[in-house]
Amino acid sequence: MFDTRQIRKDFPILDRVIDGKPLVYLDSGATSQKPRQVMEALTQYYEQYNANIHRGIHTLSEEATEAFEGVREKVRLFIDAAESREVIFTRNTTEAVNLVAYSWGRQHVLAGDEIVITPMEHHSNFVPWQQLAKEREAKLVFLPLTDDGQIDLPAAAKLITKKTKLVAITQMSNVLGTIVPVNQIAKMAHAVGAVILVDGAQGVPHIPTSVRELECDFLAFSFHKMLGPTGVGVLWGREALLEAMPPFLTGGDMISSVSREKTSWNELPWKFEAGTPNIADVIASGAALDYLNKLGMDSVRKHEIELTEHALKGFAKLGNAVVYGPKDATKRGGVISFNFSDVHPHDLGQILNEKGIAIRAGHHCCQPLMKDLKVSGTARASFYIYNTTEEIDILVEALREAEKVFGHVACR
Ligand code: 7TS
Repeated sequence: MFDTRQIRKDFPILDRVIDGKPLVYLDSGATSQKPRQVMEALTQYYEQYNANIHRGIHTLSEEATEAFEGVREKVRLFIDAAESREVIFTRNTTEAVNLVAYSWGRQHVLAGDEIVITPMEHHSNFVPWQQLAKEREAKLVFLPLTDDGQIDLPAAAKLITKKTKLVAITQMSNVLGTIVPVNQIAKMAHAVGAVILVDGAQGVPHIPTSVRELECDFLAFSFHKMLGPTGVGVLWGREALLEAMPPFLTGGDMISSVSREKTSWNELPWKFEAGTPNIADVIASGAALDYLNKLGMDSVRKHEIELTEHALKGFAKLGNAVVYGPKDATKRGGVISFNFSDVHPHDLGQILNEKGIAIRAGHHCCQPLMKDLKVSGTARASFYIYNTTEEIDILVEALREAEKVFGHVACR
């Protein structure tokens, strides 16, 4: 049973009052709030068994190592991967994508090759490929979107060709909310011998995710968007690919032996984890996974479809709001990007903040998409497990009131 009222009790920050109004947090797409259980895992680590890992023979180090490596196994299960050595801890999604761009990309992408992306990629899954393409004289190819922000699959089938080396695609857009049919794109990529990387920063926290079902080769995501602390990301990759890749960063921990003349690499996954990792936050990320598993990702998704449907209906009643992305809540995640009454998104954000409502406004690190949409930015409300339909009503009502302040302007 998905009980939002019960869930909210685990999130102390949701009791905050902003300018005399109860906080309505609608910015989980940027970062989610953290439940007490995650903070307790952090405190417990620092109070009970803080030590460096993989090195000590003392009890604290053994306990820390076991807890840290235990989270790797939890991640494996969470994304339905075959081996925990395919799970590499990074700082965030951005670092995970860069790891692949520098290690796999510099090994495989040559002049004349093509890298296929979409116009709705976050800069984190865009700039690394743009830079690689420039360096190697390779070409960036964009899969076109339909009018409601979905991948044009027949066009994709034509654009993914023998020249394609890599397809790098989001699982869910942080602006349009679009959920991409990754499995179908993966089949197209594999049919031409290409590799597919999935940016799961928005997908993994909100959609039940199986790398086997997606049939992808790499998956990147960040824990801070899924109840965990900042500073922990994951790169999952197929073992055979990771084995053949050179290290990204070199130094301590990632070696098996070092002499004056030469160094040999540690085995997976440690080959890609140079230096002391973010031990405490990885352990607390395990508590975040426990929390999500207890709710069940199917229930998380169902709750967000309900919230999204409610929000789409509320926005439709507003009349002069433009909402971007798919119209069908089952084809999108809990992210509503909108423009309203020709009011600048930043002004909207400020007015809503005065009412205790936290949304994001701007280009959302998707400047090429903003150009395609012919806007400088959008306002964006994004939902998670602790949000309620009442909060969405508060947002819609606040927009209605804002309209009075700005005066009615015809919808574009
Ligand atoms: N990919 C997508 C689809 C994202 O939404 C984000 C962050 C990233 C990658 C980068 O994640 P990071 O953890 O490496 O920073 N998106 C957002 C957002 O929409 N608002 O703030 C951050």
